[in-house]
Amino acid sequence: MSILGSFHTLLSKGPVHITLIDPDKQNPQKAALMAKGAEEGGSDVILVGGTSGVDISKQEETLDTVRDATDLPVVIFPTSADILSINANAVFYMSLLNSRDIRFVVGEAVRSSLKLFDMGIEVIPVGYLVFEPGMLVGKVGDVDLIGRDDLEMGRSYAKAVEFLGMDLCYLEGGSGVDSPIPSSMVSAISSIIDIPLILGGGINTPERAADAVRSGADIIVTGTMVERSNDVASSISEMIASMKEAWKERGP
Ligand code: 1GP
Repeated sequence: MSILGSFHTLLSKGPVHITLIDPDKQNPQKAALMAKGAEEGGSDVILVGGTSGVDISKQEETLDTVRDATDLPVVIFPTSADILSINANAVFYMSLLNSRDIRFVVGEAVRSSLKLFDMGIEVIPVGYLVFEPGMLVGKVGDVDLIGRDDLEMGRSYAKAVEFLGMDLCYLEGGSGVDSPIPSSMVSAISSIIDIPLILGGGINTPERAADAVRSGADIIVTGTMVERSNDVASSISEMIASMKEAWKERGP
């Protein structure tokens, strides 16, 4: 089954958890341990990529060790066409819609299309939206940040992602941000789109993950929590347990 197909299968039963591994944040051996812990804790997918400092050799080394360490699907989270690799199950084919730089809106997608076609790897179109304060990705991506309370703007962008035919809508609060994108924004967006909603940035406790799921997030991405945890498997399993409880409260 395709990775996108498996997202939909998983989402027919409950929320999905993704573990983000940034190859610039630790050596490949530590990345492998994180991936192993993520699998033990019940995470569904490993996402590999980072906003800055990642070149193809770091990316490949991390992909190699992570794939040796786990049977979980591995998806590339690229900032540029330069860090694409065949050594993964799929690629998030990203458009950062609220960047001022055309390169992040469509340029990198164009630069990578033939490379991906030749690789024959699964490509999953993702509309990526970055919210205040944006953190590093907001700066590097030259983003015209969406205000945390600007529901009209958030809804407009998210609906555009869906109308443009992308498969997933990814709301990014910025890695390491103090507090995640507010629940009011997540629920305003989830109530008007049917494609799966991914939420990342600052989700570092079971309560935060549960709030996000209760508000309508379908897929939760955690990076910093996993980097800092001394026991990745338990941190993730506690988070997933509370996500599942919150999912039940959402009803059908
Ligand atoms: C992925 O940027 C996030 O969307 C990861 O954020 O590092 O805060 O979990 P954290």
